[in-house]
Parts: sequence; structure tokens; C-alpha cells
Amino acid sequence: MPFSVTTPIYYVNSDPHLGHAYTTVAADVLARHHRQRGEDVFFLTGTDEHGAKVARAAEEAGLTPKEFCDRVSARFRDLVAKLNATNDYFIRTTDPEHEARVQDFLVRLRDAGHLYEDTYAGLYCTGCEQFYAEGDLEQPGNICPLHKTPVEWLEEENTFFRLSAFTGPLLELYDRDPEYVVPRTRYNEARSQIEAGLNDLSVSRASVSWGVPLPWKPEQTIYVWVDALLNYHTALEYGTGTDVSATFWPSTHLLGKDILRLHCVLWPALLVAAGYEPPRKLFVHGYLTSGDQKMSKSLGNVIDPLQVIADLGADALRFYVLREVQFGQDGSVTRDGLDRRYEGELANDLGNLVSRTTAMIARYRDGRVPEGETALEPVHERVAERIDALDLTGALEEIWTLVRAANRYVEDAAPWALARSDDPADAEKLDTALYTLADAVRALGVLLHGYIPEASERILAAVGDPGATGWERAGLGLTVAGTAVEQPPPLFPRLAAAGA
Ligand code: ME8
Repeated sequence: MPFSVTTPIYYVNSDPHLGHAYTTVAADVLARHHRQRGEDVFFLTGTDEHGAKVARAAEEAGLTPKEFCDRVSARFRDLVAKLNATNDYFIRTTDPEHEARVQDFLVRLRDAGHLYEDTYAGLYCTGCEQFYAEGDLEQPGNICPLHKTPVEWLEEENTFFRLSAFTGPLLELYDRDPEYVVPRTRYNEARSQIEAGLNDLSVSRASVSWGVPLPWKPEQTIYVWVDALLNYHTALEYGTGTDVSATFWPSTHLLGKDILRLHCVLWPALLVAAGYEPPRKLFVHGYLTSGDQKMSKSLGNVIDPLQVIADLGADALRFYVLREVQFGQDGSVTRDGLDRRYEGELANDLGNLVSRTTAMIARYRDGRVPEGETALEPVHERVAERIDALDLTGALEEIWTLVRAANRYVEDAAPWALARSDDPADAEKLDTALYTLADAVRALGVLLHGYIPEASERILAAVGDPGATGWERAGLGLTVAGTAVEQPPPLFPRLAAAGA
């Protein structure tokens, strides 16, 4: 079955940080895993470029909105590449192909009778270009909390989407699949928002000029969230030059909990209204925090992913974020914590295992894997189960049980002692031990391909199975005796040696 996965498209009003890298890495782990299983995969990420916030950031930078978007979008694209993410397309909402399709979609909604004109009235801050509820303003005097200036009463004619009419269809969707939104707490949250009743939504803006014009009233622009959500479908229509939406829609969306309502309520409603299938599944993950605060540019507490990659490599970053924080929950991340896991788990647990195994085979068996049968238990079935449940942290823990089991096995089997013995029975035990280790290392190369692709590639090359990442190779006992093995340079050089 084809598999299609997305990240949110990131706002270009600020530079990428570790939180953005997080969702991209998670989506890439899924994309790589499904490719390993031989499935057709489409992995989409990109940037969200319209709206008042971006226009204002451009103005502050002294650039036109498009120049500004080009500049910042390129930084996101660069991060995606440096993370070794294997996205099939990088969408920008300023792609003309996207803009045209957003307009078509609005026409479709209108023709299906789901839009109407009405007056939008409320307290408006021109600094923010945003309506405020009275309760969110400073009193007395209705003062904007950000600009400290009084807001004004504004009325504009807007186009509204009859979201209120979709309460029933949305509840049906949720009832049909109790795992429509994962984890369960997020499902409950989204469902109760729907049950509480939905208000119609203004989908055009008279006050925002940096956006996609409403086709039948071009002096208004389409609400940036409608424009943004549509990326998930439009990209499939034009991203690769052929329309692959029939193959790859519906997609699985990964997103942070900040944008749950828009994805779990508005987005399926828009799709159903326009006659499209709703998303396949939505996984809502938590926040990477610094202490107990969400990591965000505006709070100034961000870890720069490019710095981490420059110091320790993309694998270290990919591994750390999915290992440290249970995927789905919030969790604190620090540079110290990252360095500790790099040393303790990547360099020691995994790096040493690979290096000892290959060194011993070189030394005791001329660099060829001896005949033998594995003495360890495979983990690949449990790993695949966890990944299917989108439990990326649980899957990694399952893989690590094999790393730990192999390390315990080296200590117990003590091949160095067996190698000193003249007893032929010990020579056979040594064969078994070396086979078991070589084979475990090879399987780890397959199992870890999604998480740490650079190390995986080097591991598989070291044990004479270069490029053999297919999931059918993830079990144990599949190594062919006689395979030539070579000791690689350290997979994860010590921090001091790495200059960090
Ligand atoms: O919301 N922890 O863009 P955005 C975990 N353009 N994930 C984080 C994070 C953190 N501290 N900070 C950011 C937008 N993220 C819209 C989306 S989609 C149609 C439009 C990740 O740049 C997380 O995936 O604010 C979150 O949902 C996303 O970045 C928000 O990125």
C-alpha cells in the first residue's frame, strides 16, 4: 500500500530551530521505514509563506515579501537536506501551481454551497492585523497586549465557510476510527472540540494583502490557514510533475499540538466539504521544551539544529530527539543531554559494538564471518509494530534492547578468552560468538536505517552487506558465512576528538 507522510509547512517569519527539525526527522523515519518495506512513499515538507505576520517580518527586514520568503524558505530547505531527510517534494505556498489550486478549491467550496458572505466585526489591532476578543485585551481601554495601543472596532465583508454544518460528518469520521488522531489524549481533545459545536469561519481577509486573492473578489485574500492546509493535497498534484494524488492521498499528517484544532477539525471539514477524502491519520506530538517552556524563537531558548549537525552530525540529532522525548509527549531537551546520549549510547553502546565485532573478526577469523547460528533474539517484529503505532520512541527502545543484548553477549561469550584456548570446542564457540555479533550488527544496520541513516550505511558496508536495508533483512541469522568484514573508522568519534 502506498504511504504518504507530511510535516507541517513551517512559517518563514523566523529561522528554523530544533522544534522544526523534530517533526521533519520523525516524518523521515517513517518515510524511510516504509520504503524499507518496499512500499511506494511520498514524503512532503515545506514552508508556509503568506499572511500578515510574514509581510510584517519582510518589512522589518527591508525586503519585499517574496524576497524575504525566498531567503528564509531556503534556510528551511537547507536544514531538511542537512538532516538527511528524504522528502519527495518541498512545497512553498508561493509556488504559482499551489496558488492556482487554492483558488480552484475555494471555487469548489462556493459551488458546493458551503460559502456565504457576511460582516466580520470585532476589535482589531492594525499592528497585529488580527481581531481580538475583549478578554484578551488589557483593560481599561481595550489595549493590544503586544503593541500597547488601543485596538479599533472594525467591520469587513468576508466570505465564511459553513464549518458549523460539519459537526456530524466529523463525529462520524472520529467514531469510525478511534485511532484517527493519535495519541488518545489528542483524539479526545479534538473530539470534544467538535462535540462542543463549531462556529463558521471567515476564510477571506480584506485587510491582508500578502496572500492568494479570492478568485471572485480579488481585493480580498484567502485566509492563510486555508491556503496552508491545502498544501498537503496540492503538492501531490504538481510537486513531481505528474499528479500522484490518486496514489498517495490520503496522507498521514504529523504535527505539533499547537495546531491540533486546525488540522483535526478544520482540515477534514474543508476536505469533506469539497468532496475529497479526509486525511488518513493525524499524529499530534508534544513540545520540545527547554526547562518547562516550549522551545520557540520568540522565547529565545532554542537549540540551533545546524550547530548540532556541524558538531556531532545529523545522526546524533535525529537519534537524540526521538530517544530523549517519548514521541507524543512534551519533553525537555538540552545540549548537555544530547552530548551525554551521544557519548553513552551512540559512541559507547553502538559504536564500540561495531568496532569490537569487526576488529575481532579481522583478528581471529581473517576478516571473514565464520559459520554459526545466532544466539540472540530478533526484535524486528516488535519494532515494526511500534512504528505502525507511530510510537517512534518505543520502536527505538526495542532496537536498543538488541544493542544491549549484543553488548552483554560479548561480555558473556568473551571471544578474546575463547581465542586463546586450544580446545576445538572453544573454536566452535568462537565461531558462534563472532557469527552472532556480526549478524546482530548487520541487523542493527537495517533496523537503524530510519533513525541514523549515515551510521546505518557505514555499518552495513563494514559487515559486507552494503545497501542491504530492505526490511526482510531486519531479522537475525541472515548473514552469509564467509562474508568479508572490515573495521570502519569510529562511527561516532569521541566528543573531544570531534572538537566539541
Ligand atoms: O504552525 N517542539 O508553522 P510553525 C516540537 N505554518 N515541535 C515544534 C516546536 C517545539 N518546540 N516548535 C515548532 C505553523 N515545532 C504553520 C503550520 S501547516 C498547514 C501550517 C514544529 O513554523 C511542530 O511540528 O509555527 C509544530 O506544529 C510546527 O513546528 C509549527 O511550525
